[in-house]
Amino acid sequence: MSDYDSVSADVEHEEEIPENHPRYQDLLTRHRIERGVEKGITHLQGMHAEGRGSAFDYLLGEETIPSADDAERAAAAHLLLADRPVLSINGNVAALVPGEMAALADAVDADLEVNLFNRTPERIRAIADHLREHGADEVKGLEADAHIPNLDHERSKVDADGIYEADVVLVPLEDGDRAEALDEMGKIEIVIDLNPLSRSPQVADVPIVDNIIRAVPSITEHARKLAAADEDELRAVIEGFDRDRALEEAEERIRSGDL
Ligand code: PTJ
Repeated sequence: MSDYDSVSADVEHEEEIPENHPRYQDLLTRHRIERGVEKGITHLQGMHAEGRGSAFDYLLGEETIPSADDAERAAAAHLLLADRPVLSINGNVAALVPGEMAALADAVDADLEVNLFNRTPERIRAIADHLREHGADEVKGLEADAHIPNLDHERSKVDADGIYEADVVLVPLEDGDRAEALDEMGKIEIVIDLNPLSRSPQVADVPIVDNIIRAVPSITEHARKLAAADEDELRAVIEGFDRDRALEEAEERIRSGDL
């Protein structure tokens, strides 16, 4: 039996996954998504999304490549400069990084908003509770008193004083239509997505091609380091980031198979 086989998919607690396992991050991610589905947080489609992400992450070498780290620093600068930053939470994000998103919201003084592709009141409530259990103070997304233009009804629902009014939004693992619609609203969009060819990173001002479980703590760390920077310094970080090059470098890394 290989090491891989020896870790059963039905471990009860994530502490049972050995940290020295060569595929530790992947096993941890799968476990969290399964628990998310069981808790009514993650949609079943979230498992397919995770499978796709996992394949890209394997090809990236399951590490944060330098251009992704640059993107994470630029994302931190955007969030610190924003007047109304909002971090969007879907069922996969809530299952994978609830405490880490709460910590990022705290570091950059952003709102957290539950915003679902497959929207039901039960999932919205379960995700808001789950975020609060992981340290979030206030969670938006329950009012749903505004609409993103040019999107069909359920998928477009947002809070008027949340995503609708936001100037900078972080939208991880986002569907392409919604990423495009938010872009058309003129928002500065930061996207975390392991597939550099997906429409969401393609329309993002800051595409972060990295696993969300590495990307979010990294943005928070950059934000803490940049907390004392003045506006000029933050603007210089943003201007120094080249989104097209970041996308090209991620694609090149994936295609070269150079692990
Ligand atoms: O909870 P809901 O109802 O809002 O639905 C959430 C999902 C993710 C199911 C929905 O937004 C969806 O179907 O998304 P897509 O179109 O499958 O896009 C998800 C993207 O995230 C894909 O490009 C994946 O490669 C990528 N992805 C998956 N897991 C990760 C990831 N990117 C970064 N980190 C991951 N762990």
